[in-house]
Amino acid sequence: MSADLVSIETKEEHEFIKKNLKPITTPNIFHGWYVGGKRRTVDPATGRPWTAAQNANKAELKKQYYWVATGKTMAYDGWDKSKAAIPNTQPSDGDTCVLLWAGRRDFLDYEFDDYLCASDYYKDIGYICEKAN
Ligand SMILES: [Ca+2]
Repeated sequence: MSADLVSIETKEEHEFIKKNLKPITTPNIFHGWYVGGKRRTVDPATGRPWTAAQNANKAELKKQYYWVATGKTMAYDGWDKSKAAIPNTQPSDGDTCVLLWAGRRDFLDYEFDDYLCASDYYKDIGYICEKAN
């Protein structure tokens, strides 16, 4: 049996994860959990880095993210609706992975954000896995 970081491909799956995270979330403490999403470093259609136009267009930017376990481009939109700038490829250097955040005024509800794949700043980011079939 093996497990991967979770691919959140439907609203139902996202709601299931939220429901299970809430009981283990300390109120008003900023928490993050890595899930299995990542930003492609290059455009698979061209093999080249993403263009400024692609990065500037929110719909195009969302297509740069994929689920590592399946290799599929993210179709379900679980990005944080309260922040028009997300995803924002923050930070812009290095690999960008997908997390769920909760507990801060601007990150309330375990929605997607992109952030460093390895962070020295937040020491206690968790991981959400799912068993492979
Ligand atoms: Ca971000």
